[in-house]
Amino acid sequence: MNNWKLSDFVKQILALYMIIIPLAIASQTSANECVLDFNVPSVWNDSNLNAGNWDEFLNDSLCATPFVRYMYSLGRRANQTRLIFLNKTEQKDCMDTLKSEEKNVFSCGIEKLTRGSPGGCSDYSVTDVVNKLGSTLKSLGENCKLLGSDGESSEACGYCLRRWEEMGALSSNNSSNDTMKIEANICRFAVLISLTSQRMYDVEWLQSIYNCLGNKNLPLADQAKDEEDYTSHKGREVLIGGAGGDYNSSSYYIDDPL
Ligand SMILES: *[C@@H]1O[C@H](CO)[C@@H](O)[C@H](O)[C@H]1NC(C)=O
Ligand SMILES: *[C@@H]1O[C@H](CO)[C@@H](O)[C@H](O)[C@H]1NC(C)=O
Ligand SMILES: *[C@@H]1O[C@H](CO)[C@@H](O)[C@H](O)[C@H]1NC(C)=O
Ligand SMILES: *[C@@H]1O[C@H](CO)[C@@H](O)[C@H](O)[C@H]1NC(C)=O
Ligand SMILES: *[C@@H]1O[C@H](CO)[C@@H](O)[C@H](O)[C@H]1NC(C)=O
Ligand SMILES: *[C@@H]1O[C@H](CO)[C@@H](O)[C@H](O)[C@H]1NC(C)=O
Ligand SMILES: *[C@@H]1O[C@H](CO)[C@@H](O)[C@H](O)[C@H]1NC(C)=O
Ligand SMILES: CC(=O)N[C@H]1CO[C@H](CO)[C@@H](O)[C@@H]1O
Repeated sequence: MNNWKLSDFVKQILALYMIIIPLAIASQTSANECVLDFNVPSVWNDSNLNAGNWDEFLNDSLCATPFVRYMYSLGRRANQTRLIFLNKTEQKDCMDTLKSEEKNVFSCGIEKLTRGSPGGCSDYSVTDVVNKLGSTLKSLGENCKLLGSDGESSEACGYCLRRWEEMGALSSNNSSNDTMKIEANICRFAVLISLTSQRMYDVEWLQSIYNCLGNKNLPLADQAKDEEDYTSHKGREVLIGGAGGDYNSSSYYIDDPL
């Protein structure tokens, strides 16, 4: 009787292992799977992308194509989940996936956009961006709305790019402090991904905005007007730290850009 019980016990253990081991293997492989879908719609054309380095955010302009694809994929995920940035582990898994297309992707500097520090923009969801940086989101959309409508207009890009530059400058003005600069960048990328998530249907426009913002070489529109707008609207929304409750304030854009 005892012997029978023992072998029964062994059988149970074996059966348990047969369940646990495949489960463990399955969860291991899924942990290494990128949460992003890097496929782009058929209208998306990588060869139309200008290779910019995003104001030196990227180490190399060769990084532009994988970076933009990454941004687009984050936007698509944000559209479905409202989440913006990936955490460290998720990001590493996705870089592994991108690596097959661009082997230098690990030295691009993309890892600067990682979810982390609670309270900062890196931890924002689209809902946070709408609530805390709503007028920035709106004004970027407004200033960039003429893109892609009539081919590539460098004037349309000028207005768009100028707003983007301001978003980088507003919060980092006082400090040539690198930490602050990175945080300002994370904030404006959180806004850009949120905008992307709201405009998924407009692939051509998205390509235009990425082309425009990635290339600082295009002309900035009307510096004098820039100064005037900046001073009259300055301080309305502080990008870093999300002042909050600003969603209803009038947005900051040029009413009649042309
Ligand atoms: C992508 O754009 C390039 C240049 O504009 C063009 O030559 C190429 O045919 C396009 N590819 C697709 C798949 O549309
Ligand atoms: C990252 O997110 C995944 C799933 O969302 C979670 O399982 C994992 O623990 C997170 N990792 C870190 C380092 O926060
Ligand atoms: C790219 O930039 C990161 C900082 O974001 C730096 O740590 C890394 O060394 C750079 N890589 C190269 C190849 O320049
Ligand atoms: C810059 O510094 C001044 C005075 O030190 C301060 O009033 C202002 O709020 C700061 N601006 C930013 C964007 O931090
Ligand atoms: C940069 O600024 C932040 C916020 O004001 C501060 O916490 C940090 O210590 C500064 N870093 C350096 C190197 O000055
Ligand atoms: C998600 O994308 C679709 C298609 O572009 C759009 O109609 C919808 O408003 C987006 N949803 C959110 C929450 O932004
Ligand atoms: C923003 O406007 C909505 C309705 O237009 C209102 O319900 C809400 O309280 C306003 N929020 C703030 C912070 O003023
Ligand atoms: C880009 C920008 O806004 N720069 C301003 C930073 O703040 C100083 C005064 O503290 C201004 O003179 C700059 O124009």
